[in-house]
Amino acid sequence: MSTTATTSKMANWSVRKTLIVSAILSIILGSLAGLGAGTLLHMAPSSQTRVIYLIPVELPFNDTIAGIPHYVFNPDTIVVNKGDTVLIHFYQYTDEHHSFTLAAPYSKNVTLPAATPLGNPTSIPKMDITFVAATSGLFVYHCQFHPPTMTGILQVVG
Ligand SMILES: [Cu+2]
Repeated sequence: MSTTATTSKMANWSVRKTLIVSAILSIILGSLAGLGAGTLLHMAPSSQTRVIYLIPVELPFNDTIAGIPHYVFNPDTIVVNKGDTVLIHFYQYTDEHHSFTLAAPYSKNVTLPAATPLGNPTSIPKMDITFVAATSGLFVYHCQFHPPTMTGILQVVG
């Protein structure tokens, strides 16, 4: 009787122990799987070329009366991943010249002439700007002729 009880107790203990070990193993394996999935989800995306059409926009108000330039950049926000190649097609159609001036470390500074003739231009000045977004962070770009309105932010994520 005593031997049977002991055997039964051991069998019960063994089952309980197996369940506990299984539970612990499940938790550990589940965590590892979760970590693996998390790592996959947070892997950096492969680099690609980001094509941007950047165009100064002349807003319909009198800049002399307002006391500020009536020019802005469209778009005023460019978001890319670190490692991407950025290709900016910079156009302009207004009767003034505009620059695309990007802060260090990218350090770009190009100027487009006024579109001519005024009013109904037959030429639309254009320039391509390209660089690799190797440094993450926020970088201001602006037109050096029309502060403070003609500005934007390049965000390099990663
Ligand atoms: Cu400008």
